[in-house]
Amino acid sequence: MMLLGAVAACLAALVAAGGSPTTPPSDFHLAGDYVLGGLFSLHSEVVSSLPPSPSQVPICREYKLKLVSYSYLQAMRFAVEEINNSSTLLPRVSLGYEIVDVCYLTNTIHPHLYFLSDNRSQLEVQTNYTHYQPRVVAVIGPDSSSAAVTAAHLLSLFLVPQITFSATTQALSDSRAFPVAFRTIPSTEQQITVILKLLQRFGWNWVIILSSDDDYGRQNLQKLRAQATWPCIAFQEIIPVEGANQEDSGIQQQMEDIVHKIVHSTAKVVIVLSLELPLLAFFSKVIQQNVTGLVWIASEAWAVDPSLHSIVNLASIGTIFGVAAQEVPIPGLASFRVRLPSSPTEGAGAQDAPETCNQDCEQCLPTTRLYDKKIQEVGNRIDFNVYSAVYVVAHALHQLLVCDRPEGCQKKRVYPWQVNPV
Ligand SMILES: *[C@@H]1O[C@H](CO)[C@@H](O)[C@H](O)[C@H]1NC(C)=O
Ligand SMILES: *[C@@H]1O[C@H](CO)[C@@H](O)[C@H](O)[C@H]1NC(C)=O
Ligand SMILES: *[C@@H]1O[C@H](CO)[C@@H](O)[C@H](O)[C@H]1NC(C)=O
Ligand SMILES: *[C@@H]1O[C@H](CO)[C@@H](O)[C@H](O)[C@H]1NC(C)=O
Ligand SMILES: CC(=O)N[C@H]1CO[C@H](CO)[C@@H](O)[C@@H]1O
Repeated sequence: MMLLGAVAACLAALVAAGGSPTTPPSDFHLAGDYVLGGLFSLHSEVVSSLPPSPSQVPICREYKLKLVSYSYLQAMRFAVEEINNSSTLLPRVSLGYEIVDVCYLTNTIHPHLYFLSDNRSQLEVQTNYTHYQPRVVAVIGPDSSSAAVTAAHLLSLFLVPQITFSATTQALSDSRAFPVAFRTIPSTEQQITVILKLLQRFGWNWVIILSSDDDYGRQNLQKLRAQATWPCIAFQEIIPVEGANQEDSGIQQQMEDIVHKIVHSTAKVVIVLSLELPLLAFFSKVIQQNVTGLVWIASEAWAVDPSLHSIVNLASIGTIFGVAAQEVPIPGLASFRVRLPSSPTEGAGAQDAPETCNQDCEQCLPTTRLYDKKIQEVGNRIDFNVYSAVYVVAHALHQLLVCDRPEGCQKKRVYPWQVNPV
């Protein structure tokens, strides 16, 4: 029998901290007959750094808040509630969830051990897992490609369906390596194709390419360079990424150097393949240096990011074109997003569920309320991918539990390998 050392360490820490007996209503748990795992980066550490000690689970709230992810989390909760309210999709059974913050890259192992373990928090070594019942029947997320691939390696072993909503890497399309990995977002190739079409349309054939110094930047850059025999590249630079544990004076200087190069280049079109986080500091530098009149092309990770678009004077840098997932209205989500978790089921769910690490975000709701207008302007894009991912699992359960009968679904035990989202 293998005991989960990491889980044990984290739970012990929580007990030592003295949790109050009545857990307040939580965004992170909902009890239900069939539990979905959800992985979101409510906080984000874009530099993959090792946790302080291998037996310790990283504490996500020490990193920067990643606002849009809370909106995605809420889209998942909203979909589950909508399905529970529906009398046709899963009548007489309920969906629940366990949601964990993965802080982008840093906390990618522990949540999966938590999801894969049984109701006694153990993951036993067995020769045959056909009749093994982990905590969850399927997992929604995580968001980043690297974390999603790590997750796929673990979840595929146990045939737990994984539906990612924003990981664009082509690696997940390898159905031999990852037979149960699915996604509700187009792959990286498609975003690169759109960017190239845009350049072609306007005849922009002399460009600067910037990419962030992380997996997202590297992967997209590689894809762009692989596809583009055209346009001509004036120069290519890597935007440094500030880590939580790093000195950043060197980074400031590097950013200034890049801006200097841009200013002195004859190219007037800048393609920026980056996550939103490194760009907050970068665009502040661009504005500080009075750069104006350029054309910027945004990858989907930052094209419609509300915190970035709140940078004062961002409009002065020129025109920004972006590639983004299509907007799809989800009636009711906007008000749900800023609502306090208050329904009795949510409260009860919180009490039944064993508390784990990284299932808290005190800042999420107040900050989302603060940026509510901006978030609404952005529209439901990745939110819709999350929402549909939940529906994909619900429809698979609908089939499995033969819910079309007049008496509703069969409430039977479900093993993850039986859930077929195709
Ligand atoms: C579910 O039903 C409750 C009670 O009727 C309602 O307050 C809530 O808004 C509904 N939720 C969704 C997501 O439709
Ligand atoms: C855990 O699940 C098993 C079935 O897989 C069940 O028999 C047992 O009662 C459950 N234990 C607890 C503590 O819920
Ligand atoms: C695993 O168990 C199932 C059900 O008991 C059985 O049908 C299957 O053949 C077993 N697989 C192996 C490899 O033993
Ligand atoms: C940018 O413009 C401001 C105000 O016009 C000026 O004070 C500042 O020196 C300029 N900065 C640079 C780097 O040119
Ligand atoms: C089956 C089930 O638990 N359905 C619940 C879903 O949520 C609605 C409203 O929140 C409840 O009324 C249902 O009982």
